[in-house]
Amino acid sequence: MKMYGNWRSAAAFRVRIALNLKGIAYEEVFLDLDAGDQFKPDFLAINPQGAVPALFDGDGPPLTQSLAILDYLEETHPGTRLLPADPRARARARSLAQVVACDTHPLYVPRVRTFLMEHYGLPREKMLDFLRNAFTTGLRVLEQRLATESGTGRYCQGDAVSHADLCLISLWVGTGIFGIDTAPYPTVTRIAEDLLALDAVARAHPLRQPGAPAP
Ligand SMILES: N[C@@H](CCC(=O)N[C@@H](CS)C(=O)NCC(=O)O)C(=O)O
Repeated sequence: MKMYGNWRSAAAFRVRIALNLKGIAYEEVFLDLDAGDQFKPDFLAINPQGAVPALFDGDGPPLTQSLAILDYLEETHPGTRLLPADPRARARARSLAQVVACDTHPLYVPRVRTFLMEHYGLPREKMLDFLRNAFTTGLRVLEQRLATESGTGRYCQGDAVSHADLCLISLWVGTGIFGIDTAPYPTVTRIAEDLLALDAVARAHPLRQPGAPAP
């Protein structure tokens, strides 16, 4: 498979982890989102939204939207399950995943940050305040649910890694990048630390991708 991504992209990170866990070979083409590679005609022909990831599987058309890609990989490579078999558990895993991918991450993607600064003249510090509010709101919801709901186990849903964990860790790594205090989220922290110890997650980590700043 061939994926268009970016070292820092949370959405591409989720997909890289799934590819690694399922043992699918892939190459990644890294776009420079700060330089606007995502809005160049060649890439807009692949994804008119101007966003990564975009995944090619063979000769088929590009797959876009990380959650849709995760579902596609689940359906085409069911060997290593990343969604529980039980419908209620599956719905909960998806619900937790969507807290991150649908209701948190979209608030701080580059196009939103740029719009806030360029269109409304928001100073960078206020934009970062907006971004940190999005992060902490998402983390607070995850913490409350993971700490109180009976479905939580070693990972977000029971003791097996699911789409919920891929999304959780994709949010979590941003806390380091954007300087967000993680102390108020002990359950999220526990699960994130377990996830980071997995080779499939470690290899997919943003800071291990080409283009990432040196540690
Ligand atoms: N909901 C989409 C989000 C895709 C997205 O916004 N990706 C970001 C990087 S994480 C991007 O390419 N942003 C480009 C921009 O905002 O200009 C998904 O989960 O795939």
